[in-house]
Amino acid sequence: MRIRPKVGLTRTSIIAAAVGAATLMVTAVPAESAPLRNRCIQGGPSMMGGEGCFESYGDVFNADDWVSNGRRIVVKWETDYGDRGTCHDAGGEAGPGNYCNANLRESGRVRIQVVERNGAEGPDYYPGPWSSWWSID
Ligand SMILES: [Ca+2]
Ligand SMILES: [Ca+2]
Repeated sequence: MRIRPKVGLTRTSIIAAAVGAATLMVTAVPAESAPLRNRCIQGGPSMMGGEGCFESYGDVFNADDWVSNGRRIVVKWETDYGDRGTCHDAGGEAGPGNYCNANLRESGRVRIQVVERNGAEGPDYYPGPWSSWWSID
């Protein structure tokens, strides 16, 4: 497999890499192809306020605010073994949002919910549904 650039991957190429990875030995997959299992869900007004994602490689959560409306996007996460946390993006429409690292058990599962929040500790608005349980490994 050729070495892929770290940035600039199209969704199609990621999917193609994922399909390829399933048929190759793990050692044949270069580290640059890591973001294969990024999973995302939306929340906020009409589910268009922003997005939360989980990338199992490195246990990274992403919160991306899509609307500059004075409220941040908060990704709430919890594991099936009792850990929980949040990832916030108060950056409005511009930019890819905020990335939050966690250190999760590879044997566990995680799910996320996206809400809008007025300030870091304010009330939640427009909560989206919880995602299904996603494998962490
Ligand atoms: Ca917002
Ligand atoms: Ca944004």
